Amino acid sequence: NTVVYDILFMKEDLQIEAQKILDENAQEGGFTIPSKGLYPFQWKWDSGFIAIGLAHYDMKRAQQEISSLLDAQWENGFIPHIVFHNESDSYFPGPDFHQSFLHPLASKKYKTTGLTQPPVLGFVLEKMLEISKNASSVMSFIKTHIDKVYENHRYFYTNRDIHNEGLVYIYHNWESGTDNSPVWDEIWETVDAPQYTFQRKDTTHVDASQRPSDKEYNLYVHVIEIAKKYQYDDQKIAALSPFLVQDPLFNAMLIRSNEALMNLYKRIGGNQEKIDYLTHHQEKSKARFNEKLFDIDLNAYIYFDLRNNKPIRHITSSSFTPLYAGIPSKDRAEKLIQVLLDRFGGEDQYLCASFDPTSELYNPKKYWRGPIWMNLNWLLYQGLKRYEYEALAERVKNESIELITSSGFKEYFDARKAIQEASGRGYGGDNFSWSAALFIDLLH
Ligand code: 2M8
Repeated sequence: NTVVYDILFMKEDLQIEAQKILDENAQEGGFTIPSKGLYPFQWKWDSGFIAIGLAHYDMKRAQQEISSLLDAQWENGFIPHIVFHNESDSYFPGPDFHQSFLHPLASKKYKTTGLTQPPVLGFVLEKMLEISKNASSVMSFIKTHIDKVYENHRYFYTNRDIHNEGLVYIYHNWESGTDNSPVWDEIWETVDAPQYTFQRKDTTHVDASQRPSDKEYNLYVHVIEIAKKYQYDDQKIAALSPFLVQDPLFNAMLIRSNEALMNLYKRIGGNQEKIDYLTHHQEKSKARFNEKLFDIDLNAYIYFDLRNNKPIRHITSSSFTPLYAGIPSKDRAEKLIQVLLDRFGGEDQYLCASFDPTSELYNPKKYWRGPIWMNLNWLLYQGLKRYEYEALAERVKNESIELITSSGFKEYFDARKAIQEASGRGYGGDNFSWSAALFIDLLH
């Protein structure tokens, strides 16, 4: 019993610690940075996850988090992946590099990037309502903001679904959120980039061995230079970007958020045209997702490289996110979860590595090439619950809590149980906001 009490106290202390991190990362202007020094601005999907954590103890701040992001939405519905609210020079590439003003419909109020990130806002609004103890006040917030998220979905289907098949593309690895995943390696081999001159800042905060290489950064810069050359024009990008991918995580988030928007509009009442639009796209997207992004030999969801017109057959933590969006049939979900257990879930591993631990490209310490990320674990947890794999969902939740308890609110974590690192098993940035925010949600 003492042990149980200790854990309970520890969790309570950690919850206070998590709130402290979110409070210390709060900025003037109502948004929260992901991690001091390393990421000094507002990031799109980070803000979504942060709002879920904040909703548990400060709903007003959760709302500010979302409205400050939406305030930087472009006139065409696009929501940028970074909003440069302040003048910090500790980040590369900053506002002077990205030059969002090149696009005629870019935000006039804020400097931003011309890239986006996974569309999480729909389901974040729904979660906030679910967490809320004062539904009517959150509902009025949702009523005044939901159309912006809807416009963002329209932007995706209008501009980023080049075959009109219900699947949208990303044109840069930074849009995936899973920046240096081995999934992109083969694409990079096809790209012939000049050598650019730039000064990285990330490696002054985090050990370079835990970050992407300089060669990779040169490629990341190159793809943005191409987009800038064409004023971030979507059609030109679709025609010319060497990186053009249908990503399972990105598309699953869009589908899960479509569903959330439909639920919320039904609750609000009226809005039939919007509901019809979303319903049409939802059915089409889900069907095509299952046709095109499921690999029947691997029994897992994979990626499609539109530029080179071929599937990219790797299994990552993104491969399991379609569960949260209700995409697989029960039968398919069972097969997928068997793959999760076989490859990612051995007794010697915490769930869930970001890249297939049985692959020779797996690197348990390097950023998105293997370590565990709390936001992907949270998405997996939600997905397993949706398909009623209760015991496995509990395992993901408990292991997430255990990792944070033993190593702190790090950016990413080592999945190998056997290693005993003197400094814990966490890597990357410290006091990381979405690790703190989603920890709070998992405890509830
Ligand atoms: C990481 O990405 C940024 C670029 O967007 C970077 O490395 O500088 C990724 O983990 C991304 O998913 C995340 O949103 C961002 C901020 O936490 O950091």
